[in-house]
Amino acid sequence: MKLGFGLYRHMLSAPYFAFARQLGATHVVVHLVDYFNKGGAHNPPRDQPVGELGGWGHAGNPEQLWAVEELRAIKQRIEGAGLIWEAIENFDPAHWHDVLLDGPRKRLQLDWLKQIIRNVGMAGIPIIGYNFSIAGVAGRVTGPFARGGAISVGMDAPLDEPIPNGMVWNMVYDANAPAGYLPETTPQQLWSRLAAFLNECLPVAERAGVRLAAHPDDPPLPRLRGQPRLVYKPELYQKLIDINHSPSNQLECCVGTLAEMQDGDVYEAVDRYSAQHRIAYIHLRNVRGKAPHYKETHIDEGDIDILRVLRILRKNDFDGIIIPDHAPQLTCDAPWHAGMAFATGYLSACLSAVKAEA
Ligand SMILES: [Mn+2]
Repeated sequence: MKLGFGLYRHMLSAPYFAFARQLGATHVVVHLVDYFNKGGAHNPPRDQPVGELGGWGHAGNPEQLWAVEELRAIKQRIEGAGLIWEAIENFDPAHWHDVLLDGPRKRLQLDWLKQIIRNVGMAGIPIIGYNFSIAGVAGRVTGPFARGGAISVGMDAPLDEPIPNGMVWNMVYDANAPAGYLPETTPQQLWSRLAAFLNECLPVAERAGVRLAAHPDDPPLPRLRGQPRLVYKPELYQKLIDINHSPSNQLECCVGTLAEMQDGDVYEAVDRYSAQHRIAYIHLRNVRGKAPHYKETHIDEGDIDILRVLRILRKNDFDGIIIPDHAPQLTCDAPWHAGMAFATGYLSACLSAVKAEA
């Protein structure tokens, strides 16, 4: 097990690379989608993206696929800072909105995704995390929910407001879309869209040496903004794996999201999927409560026994990276940095303790 650190697009610079390395991370996960693009005051880049009903911000340039040269240049800078680029987290809605929505550009966009996967493989990055979701990470609020009134995110009610046309995965991909809302989708339709994506892309990923790692639905609810969701119970991860048993069909196992699920047991879930060696990497944070009523907490409070999770992973010989996906902000001049440093330091200590027991 290795300690990693996630960086948003606007953090791909020497000070952030140094920060990650100084915390003890050996690997990084990079978000190439700029969630904060035109997000304005609704989604300031000083924290994890939250946003309001209008979403986080605007998707990227659909005509500009992530190119090998661009990826290699970023990789060189990461390696120059003494880090290893382990994963890219999330596809850009600009590149796959019609794969999610079964729209007219689906065929073209599946080809784009395959090209991106090949490019990522050629650049030597082993994992792409993704979240196959129409509403995406929406409906969360910010407040002084963590110990000592530290600002964190949470949810306190379901969110039923429909999604406007031109928006998917909580980002705007077409600012000029006609008025109105996305049509209804059934869970069966959404599962068959996921299957089409996996069956098309996994053979390409396998040849490219890339693993596709699925994040569960965060927040984990059967529906959000009037649209169905896929992985909102731990056992639905098994349904995703059983669509296609390619070794590239993997999970981005978000322990906080698993703990927010109404059904199931977070420890059983971590055990089940790590025992199958289906976990590409781990998001590890703490939470209190269950969706739609939960709050993100500091890593050493909340419902999850972090050491117990790490012991299960060690028992099953999990050899991937663990990152704190989000953390509450600490009251000081650098709230995000301090919060992430506290979470990462705590994880580092827990990892050392669990390794010493072996
Ligand atoms: Mn996560």
